[in-house]
Amino acid sequence: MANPTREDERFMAAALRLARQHLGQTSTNPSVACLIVQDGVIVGRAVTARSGRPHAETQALAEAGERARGATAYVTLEPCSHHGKTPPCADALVASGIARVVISILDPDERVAGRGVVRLRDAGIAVDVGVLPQKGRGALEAYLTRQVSKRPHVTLKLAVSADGMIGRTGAGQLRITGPISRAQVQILRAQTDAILVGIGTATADDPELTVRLPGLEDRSPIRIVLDRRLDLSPGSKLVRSAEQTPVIVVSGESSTQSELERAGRRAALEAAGVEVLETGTVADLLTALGSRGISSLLVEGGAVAARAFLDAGLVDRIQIYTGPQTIGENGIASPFDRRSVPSGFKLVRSAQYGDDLFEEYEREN
Ligand code: AOF
Ligand code: ZN
Repeated sequence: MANPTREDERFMAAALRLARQHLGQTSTNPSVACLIVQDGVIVGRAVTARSGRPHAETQALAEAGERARGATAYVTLEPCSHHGKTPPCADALVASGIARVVISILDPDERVAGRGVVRLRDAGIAVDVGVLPQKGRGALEAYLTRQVSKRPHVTLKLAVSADGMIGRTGAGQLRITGPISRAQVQILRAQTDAILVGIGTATADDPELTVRLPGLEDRSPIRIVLDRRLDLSPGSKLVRSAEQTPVIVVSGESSTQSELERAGRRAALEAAGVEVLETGTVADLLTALGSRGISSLLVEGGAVAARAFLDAGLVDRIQIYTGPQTIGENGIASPFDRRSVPSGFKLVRSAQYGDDLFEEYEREN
């Protein structure tokens, strides 16, 4: 939209904030928000429901009731025009008597892709597209990546000591960052569909990789371990919690392992409820995850997993949490630190979290 009014931007910003609050909670659908505004007053307000349905618009319209007549609807994503598990939101907007619909960005889903707008306009509704489009794309980046690139959006997270280390050999889990950084990572996990570590990290740290924020415990992402030789211990915390929160072990061929040994390990993991996935490259893995509706992946460690994604050019965002301490002797070097971020990434955000410095980088296009 060429010149959106201050009021349009204000309501769209509010809708986008609402949509962001529910990131990761509406999978496999995107988190979309809708506000119905009558004479400057919000009379309906909703976000896509937890399971992905109902969609935002139908819920906001239900709240507004008769007050939707002649009102303006602010929607962060183009209203759908397809008959999925629910009827099209565009039809519900038409039926409600809404006079105007303001949209941040169009929906690339091939079942929609502009048809939502056409449906609304054909019914005589004024439609404006492109209010705060950059913020809109930001709030929907995981969904857009999966729709367009058929793979999840990938965030690489590193917790690095002042001397560029991510751990110490033989030390088990080491605290590099403080409580604020750790809470931020918990929030990030809750917003993410899947989280991945390499077998080195899984063995050394025995992590659980779940969300431990009050009220969001059930929002733990699927946990994935890159483990070519199926070395993950059936006694690990990951495997022991696989019945509650899914675990996928990604294996591949190994020339130094007999078929019999592999079969035994595989059977033990599967008996504990772990899924074993055989894929070739990191790119193949991402395609497989995308086709299952996984829109976002957080790569949490360690150096080998980070390198695999970086070398494949499949990292969209990097978060570096730099702690104040040095690790020194027997330190495990990070693939890079804040002074040696790979080329092709630009700094988009930084903050001080207690004694830690947080920096976020995005891929330059
Ligand atoms: C909307 N409002 O709140 C959301 C939309 O499987 P279905 O039938 O629920 O359709 C999923 C698609 O609906 C999804 O790919 C995207 O195009 C759209 N999401 N649309 O009008 C919403 N979440
Ligand atoms: Zn819809």
